Amino acid sequence: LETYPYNRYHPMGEIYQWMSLISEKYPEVVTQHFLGMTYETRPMYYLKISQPSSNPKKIMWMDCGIHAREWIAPAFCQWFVREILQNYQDNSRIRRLLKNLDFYVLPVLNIDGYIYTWTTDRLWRKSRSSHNNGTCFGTDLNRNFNVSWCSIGASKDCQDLTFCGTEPVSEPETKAVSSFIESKKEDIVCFLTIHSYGQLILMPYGYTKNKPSNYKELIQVGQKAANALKAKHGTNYRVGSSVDILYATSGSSRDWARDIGIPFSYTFELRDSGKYGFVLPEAQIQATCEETMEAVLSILDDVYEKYWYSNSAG
Ligand code: 0X9
Ligand code: ZN
Repeated sequence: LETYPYNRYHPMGEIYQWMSLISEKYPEVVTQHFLGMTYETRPMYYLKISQPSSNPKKIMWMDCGIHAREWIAPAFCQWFVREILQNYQDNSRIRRLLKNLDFYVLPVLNIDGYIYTWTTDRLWRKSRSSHNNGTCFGTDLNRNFNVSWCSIGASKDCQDLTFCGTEPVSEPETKAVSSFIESKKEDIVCFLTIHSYGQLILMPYGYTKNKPSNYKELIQVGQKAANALKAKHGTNYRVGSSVDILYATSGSSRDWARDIGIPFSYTFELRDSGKYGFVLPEAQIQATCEETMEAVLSILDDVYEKYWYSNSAG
């Protein structure tokens, strides 16, 4: 663990090992929990980072790697966990957050697809479920959630990159995430889902031009995060609602999370803006993770202020 290179991409076997090692090394702060099985029957685990406290806790959820080829996303989830664990004792900012917030991190949501990008096809996006008698493979897990399912920006043809599955939450991976989030939704105040690429911070919604009730606040918090990100290495991000600044999508986890009542729900599209795209060189992992860390902490500070230091709202 001391020598685990966070500025490299890791095959799934190493990420499994890393999860075990890190929860053995810091058992008082981080624990590994079973979330469900993938289509190809691999276990999905999330890491829970939590400090003992008598305060009532809220939860930040973050998942990475719902799309297989977006390798920088799992790299960031691992980076985030390490940053928190290295700094929670001495860094007052992180200590403060952990007084009232637990972090739940799912480093690789689409494990079957991720493995497939290492073994067979670097640019695979979807899961690996089999359809039409084994003639085509994979559901776009970010079109499979139960929100305006397959209404726009998604396809019912299993050959397509945005295949929405056979029904809402047809896939074991989305079932596992949905039922867990549903069971904790009263306590989850922040839902982050990490993608690449495009350098965007996206807010709900993707399936409609209607805006969520806290749209203004979401924009403010998101813009402040983009500013914090830019201050680190000068990288420019755009902030806006998904359908406005990217394209229409239905069945996404972020929209679903917002619609079941999680107030701060964002998609991050990490580096770059197109030069390397999904195949971001390892040389950019460190800077990408450093700047993204600033953005995530900025959001968490704002969430924290809103829930524990504001006189008006609560
Ligand atoms: O198309 C997607 O699912 C995401 N882009 S990606 O290139 N990473 O595949 C965009 C997701 C944005 N969020 C939603 N509109 N739901
Ligand atoms: Zn993606």
